[in-house]
Amino acid sequence: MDSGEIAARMRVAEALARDAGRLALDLRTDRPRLDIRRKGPQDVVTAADVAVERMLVTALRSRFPGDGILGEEEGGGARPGAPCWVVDPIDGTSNYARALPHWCVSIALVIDGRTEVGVIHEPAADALYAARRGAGATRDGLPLRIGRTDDLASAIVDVGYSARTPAGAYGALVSDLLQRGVGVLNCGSAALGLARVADGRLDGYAERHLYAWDALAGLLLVEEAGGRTRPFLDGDAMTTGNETIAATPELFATLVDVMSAHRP
Ligand code: LIP
Repeated sequence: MDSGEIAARMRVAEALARDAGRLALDLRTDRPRLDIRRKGPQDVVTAADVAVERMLVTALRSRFPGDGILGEEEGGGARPGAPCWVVDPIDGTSNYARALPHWCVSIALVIDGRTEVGVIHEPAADALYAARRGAGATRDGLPLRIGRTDDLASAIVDVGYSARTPAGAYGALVSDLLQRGVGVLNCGSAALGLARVADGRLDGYAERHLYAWDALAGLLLVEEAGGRTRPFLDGDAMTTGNETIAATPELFATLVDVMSAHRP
C-alpha cells in the first residue's frame, strides 16, 4: 500500500477516534445505563466499551470492507494479506467506570505484520495523538519529541499491572526501580501512558502483559517521537499479547534489564 493510501486511512482513523471519544464521554454521563460488568479481578467492561467499539467497527467496515478488524470487546481478526485495524474503544476502562479522566480511544493499523498508523484520542483533554511510520508523531498537529531525562533519579516511569501476571514479580520490579531512584506510577491506561512517553511527560512505560489493542498505537507514537521500544508483534502476539517496554533512549536499557531481572 503506498504512503498516500496509508495517510488517507490515518485521516479516517483520526476523525473516528475523535467521534468515539465524544460518544464515550456522552455515555459516561448516564451512569445507570453504563452497566459495568467484571471480566476478572480489577478488569471491567461497560456498555460504553461495547457501543463505542460497534460504532468504530461499523464505520471502518463501511469505509474499508476488505480490511480486517480486531477489537478488544468483540474480537474479529486479521484477513490474510489485508490491512488490519486494531481497536481499543476505551483504554483505561477501570478509570472510565469510576469517572477518572485517565482513559482514551486507541486505533492502530497493521499492514504486513507491522504497525503503520497509530491514533489515540484523550477525551478529557480533547487531545489527538497521531503517528504514521516514517512520518513522525503529533499531538493536535504539533510534532512530538521524546524527553531526554538521562538521570535515573529524575526519571518517572508508568508501570502497568493486571491480574494476568503474578503480583510478586510486579512488586519486585517496582521495588527495584524505586531503589535505583526512578519514580514509579501506575495510571491505569497503557495507551495513554505510552502517549505520555511520546510527548515527553513520562520517561518510560512498562507492563508484563498487554494485548495488541492496548499497545500498538502508543508504541508507534513513541518510536516516531524518537524513543525506543521492545518489538511487540512477534509470533502470535497479535492475538495473545506480549510484554511492553518503551522509553527514552537513555532509560531504555535500564528498563529492559529490570524487566528481565524480574520476569516471572
Ligand atoms: C487496560 C490497560 C492497562 C492494563 C489493564 C488493561 P483496558 O486496558 O490499559 O494498562 O493494566 O489490565 O489491559 O482493559 O482498560 O482496555
